[in-house]
Amino acid sequence: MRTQVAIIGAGPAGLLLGQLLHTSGIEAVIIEQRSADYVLGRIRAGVLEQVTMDLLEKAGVSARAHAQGLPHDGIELLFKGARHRIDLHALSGGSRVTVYGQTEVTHDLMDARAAAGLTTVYEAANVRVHDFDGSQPRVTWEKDGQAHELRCDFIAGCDGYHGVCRASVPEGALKTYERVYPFGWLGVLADVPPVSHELIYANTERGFALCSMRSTTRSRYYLQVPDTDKVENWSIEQFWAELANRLDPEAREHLVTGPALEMSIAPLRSFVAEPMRFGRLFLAGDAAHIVPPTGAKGLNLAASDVGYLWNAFADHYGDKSNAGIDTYSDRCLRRVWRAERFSWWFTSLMHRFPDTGEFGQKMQEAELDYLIHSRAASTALAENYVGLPMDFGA
Ligand code: RFL
Ligand code: PHB
Repeated sequence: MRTQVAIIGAGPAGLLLGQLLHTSGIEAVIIEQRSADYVLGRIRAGVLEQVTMDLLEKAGVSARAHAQGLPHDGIELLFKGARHRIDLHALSGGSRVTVYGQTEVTHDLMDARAAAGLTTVYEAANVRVHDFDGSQPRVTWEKDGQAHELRCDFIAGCDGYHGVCRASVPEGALKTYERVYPFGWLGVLADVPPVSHELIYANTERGFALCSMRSTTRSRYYLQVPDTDKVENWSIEQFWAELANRLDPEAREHLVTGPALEMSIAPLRSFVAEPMRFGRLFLAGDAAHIVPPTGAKGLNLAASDVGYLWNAFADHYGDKSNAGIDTYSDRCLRRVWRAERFSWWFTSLMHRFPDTGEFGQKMQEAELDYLIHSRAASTALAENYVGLPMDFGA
């Protein structure tokens, strides 16, 4: 088999790249190690930046996100028992975010791919990438006991943090930066109306909490838990009781509880691998970087990487210019590091660290107080939260 771009991984990065390339008449085959149902079963991100919505639109898959996504013009910060609204829309000069689950984005992309008759190989075992330092890269895998090979011009490594692409780069060609946080997020998805119509990020003495949603009838809540905690240690009743404890009285009154559709713990990590290109292998999304979820940037960064990569391939095949390919890594990393900084800062501000201490707590409170009372400080939060533009000048 031969194609122009071999995409490894059918997460949001791989699927979105596949659709964008299709709009430019560039052939791509996606190789995914899991089944489509498994990919759809992962409950992850929920907040889309305008940049991401624009890319979904360019890929021709934004209809349902526009119709069913919830536009949000603000977020609330809860600390010392009181909630304070950050007017994202006013402070960012008219931008907003859209609350629409990653599962739905993935669904829309899979449907569009199937409707266009494009090839995705699911349940591919032993996926390997070869010869990307030369001019004829190859991908091999096994399926149903048979060995397969795909020859291509380029490989897009969209295979997430644990994927094979980054791991195939020769040692020494890659520099990694990492911070692991001493806590995780215990998440619950439940068919109950959200406690409030906007997201609430809570800094409390019992730890961080986040009230988010997927729709007006489906809520997504998170609690900061120690990194040693296990999901088996929690019953749903304990979860609701602890969440109620971390909310203000009004939110507590509006909290509707119910059975969990999903309950899991996600570790928190900041991670960047540089560069994001090796010869004809390009890393995109979680394969190259991880942010803690506090700023809701993971999926959005995956989308912007893919936007840059689409431009690079479109220039290569259309204008016969390699400028986009040559600048891909630098362009991505600039936006990645800004999102890393924001996610690290917001995480540091909102969570209890084992060594926060009384002084650290006062510092968090002073910063939050400054944040909500200074237009400059809240503008900085708003413009990062709604997402920085893809081209932010030289
Ligand atoms: P994904 O979604 O991990 O998709 C990668 C795909 O590659 C496949 N794969 C392989 N395929 C072939 N061969 C191999 N050797 C392969 N190895 C892996 C995988 O099966 C998978 O289908 O990466 P992508 O596309 O870059 O998308 C990134 C986003 O998924 C990610 O940034 C966000 O979901 C991060 N994230 C969150 N982001 C937010 O903005 N808000 C959140 O609330 C939020 N919650 C989360 C998250 C990530 C989590 N992870 C990674 C454990 C919660 C969790 C639990
Ligand atoms: C979510 O809805 O899953 C979500 C929302 C905002 C975040 C992180 C996760 O910052």
